Amino acid sequence: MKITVLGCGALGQIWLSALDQQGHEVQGWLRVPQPYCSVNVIDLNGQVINKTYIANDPLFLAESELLLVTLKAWQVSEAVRNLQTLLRPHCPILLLHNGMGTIDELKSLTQPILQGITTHAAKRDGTVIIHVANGVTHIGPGTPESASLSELADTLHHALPDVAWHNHMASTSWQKLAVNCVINPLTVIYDCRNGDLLPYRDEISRLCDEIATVMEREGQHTSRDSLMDYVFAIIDSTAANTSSMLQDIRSQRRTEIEYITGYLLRRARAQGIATPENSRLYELVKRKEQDYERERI
Ligand code: KPL
Repeated sequence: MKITVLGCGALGQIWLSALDQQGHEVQGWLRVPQPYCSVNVIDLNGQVINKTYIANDPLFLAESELLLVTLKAWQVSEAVRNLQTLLRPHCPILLLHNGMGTIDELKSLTQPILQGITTHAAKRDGTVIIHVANGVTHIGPGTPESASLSELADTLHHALPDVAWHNHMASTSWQKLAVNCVINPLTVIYDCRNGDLLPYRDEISRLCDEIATVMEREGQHTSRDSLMDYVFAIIDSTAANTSSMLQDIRSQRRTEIEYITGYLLRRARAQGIATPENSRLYELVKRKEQDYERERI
């Protein structure tokens, strides 16, 4: 398959090299155009992968059979919209990021959109990307036109297992959103690794209570206790991780808070539900972000 990977950060580089090794024709696409992009990955077996791929070739993009978007949530809609007219009208676009809300921003696109969520973990060490933990990538239709594209899951699974197809992504997306609403802002506030959140059980319980209320109103069958179990299972399995939001804050980058807690708060407001605990975390993360954004002006 001919595949363009939009975004050549940690996840983008892992997918570029995995798809290439599987025999697919790949190119990278950088928001600041460059003719080549470098991949510098240490894979799960400790093998160093150092390769250069073509990048930002409009002809390759026009012939692509998949646009895999690995950008941060807040970068997605503008970047995808800029490429929309260069893509084939039926080229599937797979969005792979934390948070929710980007599909709503891309409703006017003619191309079928797929939603994806991944639990692969990667971290940057200088110029090297270390693929630290294997995971599962869940994909499914984001728009009705993409409901028939389940074979894409097999193609991607052969390159970077596991990939699972879901006919309905809402449940998986909300579960992941719940985890990110709890773990990501709390690790920023306490400046700690995921595993160090264990002592904050009461705070996590109040957050899960609010999230479960919003999810129930959005048609998701859940409860505070089942969300708590799930969140603590993820805290345990990712104990040594530095959450993506804390990594962003430490590197003074914009976080995905608008698409994580921000999305939850927008849905809560639409449903008339009060979410004081989640609102407090949202404000605290926004303040931290604004502090360094203000310094830059
Ligand atoms: O998705 C994550 C993130 O850091 O963004 C979790 C699940 C919290 C793992 O670190």
